[in-house]
Amino acid sequence: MSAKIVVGKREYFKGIARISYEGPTSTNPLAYKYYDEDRKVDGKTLRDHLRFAVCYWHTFCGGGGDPFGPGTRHYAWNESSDPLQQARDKLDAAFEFFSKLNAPFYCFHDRDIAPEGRNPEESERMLKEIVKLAKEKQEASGVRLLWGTANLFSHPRYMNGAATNPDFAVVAHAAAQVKVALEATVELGGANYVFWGGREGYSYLFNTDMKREREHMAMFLRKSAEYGRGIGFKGPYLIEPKPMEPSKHQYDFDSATVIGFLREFGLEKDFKLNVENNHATLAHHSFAHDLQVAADAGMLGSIDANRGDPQNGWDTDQFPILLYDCVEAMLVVLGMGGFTTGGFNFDAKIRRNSTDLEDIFLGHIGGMDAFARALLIASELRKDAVFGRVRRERYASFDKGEGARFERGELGLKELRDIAAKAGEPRLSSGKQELLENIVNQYLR
Ligand code: XUL
Ligand code: CO
Repeated sequence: MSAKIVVGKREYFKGIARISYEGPTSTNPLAYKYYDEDRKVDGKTLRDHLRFAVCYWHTFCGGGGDPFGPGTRHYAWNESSDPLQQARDKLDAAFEFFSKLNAPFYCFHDRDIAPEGRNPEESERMLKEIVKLAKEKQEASGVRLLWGTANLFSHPRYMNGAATNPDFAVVAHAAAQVKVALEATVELGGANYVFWGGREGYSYLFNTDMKREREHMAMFLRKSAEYGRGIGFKGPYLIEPKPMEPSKHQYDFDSATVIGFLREFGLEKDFKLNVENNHATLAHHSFAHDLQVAADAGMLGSIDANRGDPQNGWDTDQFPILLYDCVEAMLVVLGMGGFTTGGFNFDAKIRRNSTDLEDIFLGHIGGMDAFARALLIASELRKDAVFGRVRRERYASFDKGEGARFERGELGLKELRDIAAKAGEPRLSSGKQELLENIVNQYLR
């Protein structure tokens, strides 16, 4: 079902109506060219395949500030000098935006939707008030919460980490924050709960007890998971890997590192991964690689959709518009049978010099169209006889005979040696990379 447009006391996006599907030949910048939400692909609507979410932090809190200068965008919902009123206004603007964009989901950090108070009680009280209002907005619009999370990295107290902070007092403070963020997520029916270890890492080894910090992180996650289950949270907890920035060495480096960590501490049943494109590329992986690592472990929970810049070595969080990358991602998502609780959250921001109010719409329209188009292409590609066959046939020698016995663990090194001696030098077999690359390009239309 499409979202129902909800406008608060003041209309923030005047002149912008519901963004609708107009097809690939439309010249209307405020229309979808590919995201036809009710169209079915492989038995499911585009809406249900993609489960798009808008993030609160970049879209409504970010004004374009960077380390060299302040924000460039003045948003009317940030005008009030009373922080709580500002939060209410921002909520109005956010739901007007979600519903006009017709995005089915959104995501937030506790500190995006409500201000930090002078103490945990005050923060909690303000968050609860906004959660109550958000629930009303969700019911009125039909927009749902893909995931909630806690910001455990902005406040100065977290300069040495949150769960991994060497000071127990900070760890307890972080726990207090997660407790309330979990309650908010449950109250709002969030489908997942995310942990991004913003400052869980270190910059200098010789003032850091890495072993102890990682153990603290595991304990913190275990206690958080237990608390969430106790208050009725049924969805998966998701860890979002990132290799660096802000810390030099982040403990959640990439998908493989996080999977190893979860298994080391016995957390793999409750936790999955939220894989972000720009984080994967900072780890010198392709997006598709990190997605496949998570999917192969049965742990690909959700995706933060964005892109980095091939020349810049930091997290530029641009909107994902590179069709090729999106197609590769969709091949992995379709290959694992699609999302269950997850979706595509646009952890993306417009550029500092994009200063028109409509620009946040344009960024999201571009990202949604890119993934919708990629979904259609990936679905076709998966049906291409040659594209599917090449990978299968490369492993055909394990499908029967001695190869199958090897896979079953029936052959030791002695038997393998005898098989090699009898068979002689193996025939070289082409990987057919160029063939597959050319087929992919043929479908990019
Ligand atoms: C930061 C980042 C976060 C997480 C949520 O790089 O990706 O916004 O997605 O905390
Ligand atoms: Co992210």
